[in-house]
Amino acid sequence: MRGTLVLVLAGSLGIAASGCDKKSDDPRSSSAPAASAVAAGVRAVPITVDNKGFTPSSIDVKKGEKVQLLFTRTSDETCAKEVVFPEISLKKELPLNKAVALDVPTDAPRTLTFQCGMGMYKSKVVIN
Ligand SMILES: [Cu+2]
Repeated sequence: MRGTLVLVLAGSLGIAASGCDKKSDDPRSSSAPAASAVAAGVRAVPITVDNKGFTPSSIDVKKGEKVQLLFTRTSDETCAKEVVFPEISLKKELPLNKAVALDVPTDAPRTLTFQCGMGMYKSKVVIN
């Protein structure tokens, strides 16, 4: 119990220092399953999230291709503690050093932007 309290306090301090407007509107964030296996026929695309934002900044996907984005946040010195896809109303918490798998719809050619909670860091999936 004592350890949990310390973690909570440390997290709050970190957010205050970075000036990020963290909204705790996702009560299920702590129960998110870890990304481990990727199903056959699915291309896994690793994405690093750090103080420079998202790397790579653009991902090319063929229409209809099955793709799983694997986000790993490697730094606490970043505002991107969650990823948001505004066009498809998708939002996911990004815990530190833990891969978070996200499937994106590739049925239509379009560009899906994804960004941090405040929209400072932007990247995209380009479906052709
Ligand atoms: Cu931000």
